[in-house]
Amino acid sequence: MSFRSPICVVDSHTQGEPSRVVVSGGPDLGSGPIAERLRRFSSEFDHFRSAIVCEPRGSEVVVGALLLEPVQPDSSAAVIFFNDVGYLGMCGHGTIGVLATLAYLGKVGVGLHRIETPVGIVQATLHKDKSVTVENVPSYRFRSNVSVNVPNYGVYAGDIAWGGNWFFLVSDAPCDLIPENRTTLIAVATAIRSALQESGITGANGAYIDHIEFFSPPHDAENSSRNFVLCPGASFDRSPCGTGTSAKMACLYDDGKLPAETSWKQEGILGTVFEGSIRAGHDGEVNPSIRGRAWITGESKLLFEDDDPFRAGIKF
Ligand code: PYC
Repeated sequence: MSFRSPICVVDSHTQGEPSRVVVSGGPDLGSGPIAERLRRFSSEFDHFRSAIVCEPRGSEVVVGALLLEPVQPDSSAAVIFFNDVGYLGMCGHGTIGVLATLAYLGKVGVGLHRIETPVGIVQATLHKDKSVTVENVPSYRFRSNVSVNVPNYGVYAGDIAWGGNWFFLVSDAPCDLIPENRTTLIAVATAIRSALQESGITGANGAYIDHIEFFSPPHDAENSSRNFVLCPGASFDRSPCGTGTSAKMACLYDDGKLPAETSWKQEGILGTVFEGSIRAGHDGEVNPSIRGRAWITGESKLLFEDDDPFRAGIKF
């Protein structure tokens, strides 16, 4: 297990949720399609993932983003997102963090940029006020009103939707969506995720549903809804979750509750907001966009001494 030390990273948070963008020192994954480079990253270089985002250099809440040379000449970057337990298809807050990082490094300016991800190309517009609009991958509801019996917690019903990751979206939250209730929210959402898996309830083509999302009315009447999102592993999204907001808007559109080109203000558990909307796509899909802001919090070199027992991170 070797590291090309140092690994240079820029840290940011998108409305509370941290991203760590690897700008140099990452593994050489070749120049093939991004999905192929992701396979190589996970099979040959998974120790880089855990070294970058797990303790002691990171924490379970950090989402990593490995910047890569894009395949298409008109893309600004390619990126693979990951966290303490594995890899993400897309990441809305992370894409906003990537654009803020590229702007901080002087690599992009105000305007539209194409970013390649393992699940498709997204467009991200950096605005003059430093906010970013992400035009996410096409999103859709796969199944509606699916019930699952959750041991110790009873029956929960929800929708299964794709927003760049797989989500189970539950409108009847087990308690108020406030930070003080995070332990209960994590416990119930984790139990729902396990129950879905044990019951064989999946996304399309048997995909594991790794994000669980609860909703409630917003706390601020200016907004449309409030959410709590359990991410893969045991961490929850501090932001309103870009892919989760995309999945939510796809369900609302399917229900006839969100017309195209209409603002949807998704409030997260900290009260921060992503402003979203959708354009109608093909075959029931929608093209969602979300707008938010990231702030740069640090720029550092991660160092790995040969005899450090935790140079590949701590795995709990
Ligand atoms: O913003 O899409 C998102 C996201 C996924 C996991 C954490 N944030």
